Amino acid sequence: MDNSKIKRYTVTAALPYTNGPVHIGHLAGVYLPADTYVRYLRSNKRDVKFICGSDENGVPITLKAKKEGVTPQVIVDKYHKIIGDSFKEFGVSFDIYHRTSSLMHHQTASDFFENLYKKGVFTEEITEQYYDEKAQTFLADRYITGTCPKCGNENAYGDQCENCGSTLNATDLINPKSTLSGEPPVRKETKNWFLPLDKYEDRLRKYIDSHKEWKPNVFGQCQSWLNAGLQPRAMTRDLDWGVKVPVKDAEGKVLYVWFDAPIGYISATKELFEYARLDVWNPKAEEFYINQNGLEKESWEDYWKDEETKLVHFIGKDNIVFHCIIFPAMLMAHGDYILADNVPANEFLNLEGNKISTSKNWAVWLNEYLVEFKDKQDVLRYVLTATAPETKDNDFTWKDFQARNNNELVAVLGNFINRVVVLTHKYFNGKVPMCMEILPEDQQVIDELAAYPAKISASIENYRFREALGEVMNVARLGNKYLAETEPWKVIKTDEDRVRTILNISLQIAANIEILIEPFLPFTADKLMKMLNYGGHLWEDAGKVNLLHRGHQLNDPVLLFEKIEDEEVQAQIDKLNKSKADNTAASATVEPAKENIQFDQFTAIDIRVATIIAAEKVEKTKKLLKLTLDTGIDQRTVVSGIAEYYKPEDIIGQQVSLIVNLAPREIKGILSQGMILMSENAEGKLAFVAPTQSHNNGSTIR
Ligand code: B3M
Ligand code: ZN
Repeated sequence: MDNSKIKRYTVTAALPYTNGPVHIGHLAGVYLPADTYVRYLRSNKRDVKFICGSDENGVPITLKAKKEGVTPQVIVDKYHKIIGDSFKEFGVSFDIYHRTSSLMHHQTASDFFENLYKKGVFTEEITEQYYDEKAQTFLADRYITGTCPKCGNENAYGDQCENCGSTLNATDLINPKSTLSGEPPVRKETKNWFLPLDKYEDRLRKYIDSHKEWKPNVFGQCQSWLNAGLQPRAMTRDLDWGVKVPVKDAEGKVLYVWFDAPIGYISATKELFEYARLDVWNPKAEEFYINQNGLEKESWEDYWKDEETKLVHFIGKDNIVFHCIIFPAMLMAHGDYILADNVPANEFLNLEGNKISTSKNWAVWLNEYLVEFKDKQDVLRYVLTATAPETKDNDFTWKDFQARNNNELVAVLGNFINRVVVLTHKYFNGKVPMCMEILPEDQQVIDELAAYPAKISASIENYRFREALGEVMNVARLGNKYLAETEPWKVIKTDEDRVRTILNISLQIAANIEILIEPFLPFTADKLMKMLNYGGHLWEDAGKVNLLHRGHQLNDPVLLFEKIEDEEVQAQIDKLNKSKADNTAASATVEPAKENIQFDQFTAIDIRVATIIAAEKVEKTKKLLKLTLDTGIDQRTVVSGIAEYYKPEDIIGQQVSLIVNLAPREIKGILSQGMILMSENAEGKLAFVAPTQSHNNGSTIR
């Protein structure tokens, strides 16, 4: 979009699912580039709204709730707060961090659906979906597991096999099972509303083709979707958590989470302006992390329906199709909305050579970082931008984190600022000295400095944040080089006026750095602003050397960065290694299957249901219990090594599986007649194996 035509910006960042905290991968891939872009625009006095919120609908939430044995609402409340606070503390400067469980969102999404419904956009289709008869509910793909037809992994999900990475349909799975009841699901007919994406193919192609400037990874993915041909896609789901489908005969159905989530950007913008209309204090201000600045002027519609608004979506690469194909098709179907001007999706960030994984706890969680590296938000912001996965997947390592802090932030940026401010205090009582005669070497530095802002702007406006940050650091390098070459600490002995000029120019460089670094490292910029006693942050001032006037009083120097020691990063590496060890312990100790036996070998073992009727510890042993069992055939004594896991008084009445025809053995002087079957997990924990409902003692197990 031609810059001169842009009146305002709507910048969105993907709505994180509230099923866990956010980690460095999220920050590096989405929220830092978005925040940098927005801060840059604000510094350029552009009218911009930065929109985000929690994605609180859909199966990821209900699954997490089920796992923790609580309601979905408990989950979304918990993580909305954790995630919202993390963003705030990292300085991610949303104008609103909304929620898709809010009334505003439910209304907006529902109205949007109804609008399309009334226009006859959707097709109604009856399809067969898996249904859990015991739980009496249709099963979303993630609620079905089974054997992957491609690789044989027995724990593949209905939409994907995490072992071989294939995308699957639930109906592809061999021996499918419901994760709710463990039963095989049945197929049952259900009606849903489909968006005929195929009908929008031509318009979508035109739209994508008109954006050849998009990042190659994004443009390429869109082309391959279009080339494969688009299919109608269900926009409703049989689920009981989410935005209700606002039409008749839609009981038990909600909007597909990928239908309502992008509308979340719109509802958040509406909420922001709705809030502005109210003069009274609104309790939602806190819950939605609302920034009230600049709300008086326009309405939410200007940010979504005006051709002079530039809409940019920051997302991760797994969300490309939803933002570049499905959401635009929805907006086209509606007709009133503008389409995104750019979708600068990033690739993934890995951690210490492995894919970040929530379930394996292979991640650096933002909420934990904030505690373990107090007041070091900018260090992480710096490292994650300097290594951002802009064009390919990239790796975060703690050693690199330490090296970049120590060798770049401390040694280059911090060092330059510190030297300038300290020397000014030392020689001129902290007052900006006058610039005297400008020598050619000074002029060269001044000219070089003047060229940076445009370079950095170009990089930021083309979403190349790594490159832009690298250039800002080059400004600090320029300053260091200037000091090293002019050596004011030596010259002061002979020529004070020369030192005035050198420090004046160096201070102007420092003030420039304050402006240029702010979009990337806002906390550092603030510290620098205080130190220089300078209210900067305006991009139009960057490149100039008259920012700090002669006689202007600086504040005392403070260190911008401090060295990170080996022990600190080692502690982080140890923490990760522990996750790894826990995971290998959990998976590697699965014993390989034993050799095959014949059926009659199996039937030779007589296993029966029995009930424990008395239990006591075997004296002078730690592990053994002496149990009396009712086997239905007789009462007998069995010695069992379960004392570490069960107290005698807790297991009276417990049904167990007992091998009744095992030859009796004497254990610690007691004749043990049989053996109780126990399941043993990777950590060596024991648990009884018993019928899931009470059976008569003596019932056979086979
Ligand atoms: N919550 C998916 C994700 O976290 C999703 C993004 C929604 S953006 C509208 O990957
Ligand atoms: Zn597989």
